[in-house]
Amino acid sequence: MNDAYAPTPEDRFTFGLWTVGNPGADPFGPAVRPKQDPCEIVRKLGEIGAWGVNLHDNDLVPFDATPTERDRIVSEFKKACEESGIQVPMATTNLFSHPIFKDGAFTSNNPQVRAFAIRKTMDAIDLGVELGAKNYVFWGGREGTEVEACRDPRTAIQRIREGMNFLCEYVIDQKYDLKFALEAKPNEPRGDIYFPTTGHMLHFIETLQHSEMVGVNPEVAHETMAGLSFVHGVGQAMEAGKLFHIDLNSQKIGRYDQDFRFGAEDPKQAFHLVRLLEGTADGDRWEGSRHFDAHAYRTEDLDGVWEFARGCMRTYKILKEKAIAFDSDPEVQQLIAEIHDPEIDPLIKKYSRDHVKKLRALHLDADLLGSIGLGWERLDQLVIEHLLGSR
Ligand code: DIG
Ligand code: MN
Ligand code: MN
Repeated sequence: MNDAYAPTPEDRFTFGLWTVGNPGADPFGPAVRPKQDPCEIVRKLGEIGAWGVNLHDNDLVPFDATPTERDRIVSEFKKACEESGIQVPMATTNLFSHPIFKDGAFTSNNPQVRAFAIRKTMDAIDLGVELGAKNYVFWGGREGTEVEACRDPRTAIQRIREGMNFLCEYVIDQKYDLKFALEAKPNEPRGDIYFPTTGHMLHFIETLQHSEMVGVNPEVAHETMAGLSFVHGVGQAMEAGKLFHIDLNSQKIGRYDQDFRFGAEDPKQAFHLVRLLEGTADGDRWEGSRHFDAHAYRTEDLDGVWEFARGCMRTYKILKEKAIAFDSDPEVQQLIAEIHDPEIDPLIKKYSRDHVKKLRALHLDADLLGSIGLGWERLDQLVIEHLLGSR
């Protein structure tokens, strides 16, 4: 069957081992699904048309594996990826599960914990590079507080900066072709997590010694938890040339980190996000992985998990088709056409005394300008009609 929404390698859809492998445990109940073998997950991802798989070190190699066990596991996994034509574009470190990290990894008050975190991350970077990863994500899930008195926030920031600078130097010294992508989240599992939003991360990156190799990995659910526009956060990261990776899912505002199927809760925001990533309105298509950091509802069995994965990719492609139709709709184009004013445009783009003089001499009728209707009601109705298929 020729399915217009079937995923293709060009879509660059990826899933983490921990996403489709999520066994459904939550703080109120145990796993509801069997643990899946990473090689089986890879084979299944190949079958449903995904392009790649991502992983934390311990999604594949157990925390206490011996070097020999590690090499065997990695070799089998590489073989499964090759056989299934699955790439490994991104890797990351689990710096949040083991109790050693219960009060943070890079921000821990204990230098032995900070040393352990750096060492574990170096090993995980080696693993990611061995598997072909070009992006390395840092999600500081435990880097935060419940008891604010435990450390000065400035100290926490300095410790994370030391860790990032050390690890950037490690990558450079190893001559790895690898970039770092920092992922923000406002809370959960910690009461308050440092660098809670993508905006905080974008500033922090500029304070690093090798900021050129560090970008962001914004996640839909995390910016939404912070009550922010995900589309604006991604737009700012893109505009800064710092959108190195992205975590797609969906989220109801004011809830725990739901990590639902892409588009499930917020099709309108997802639509505008796809417009941005695909460049249907303006700019080039963003060429990074479309990574679904999401998992199936706890109600689902393994069939439901793969239905979830198909749904993420299918919704993305349906929204892409609608974004193309919307941005090529003549009425939409007319409503959002850029207003050009050859006399004023140059004046406000660059400062000069001459421009100051001309700006001061301009006749601008504030009341007239304030009376002009923008037509955004009609524009948003067109968004809804394209989304609902009546246009
Ligand atoms: C959670 O949103 C985090 C972890 O799953 C992982 O470190 C990162 C990678 O996408 N997202
Ligand atoms: Mn994530
Ligand atoms: Mn999440």
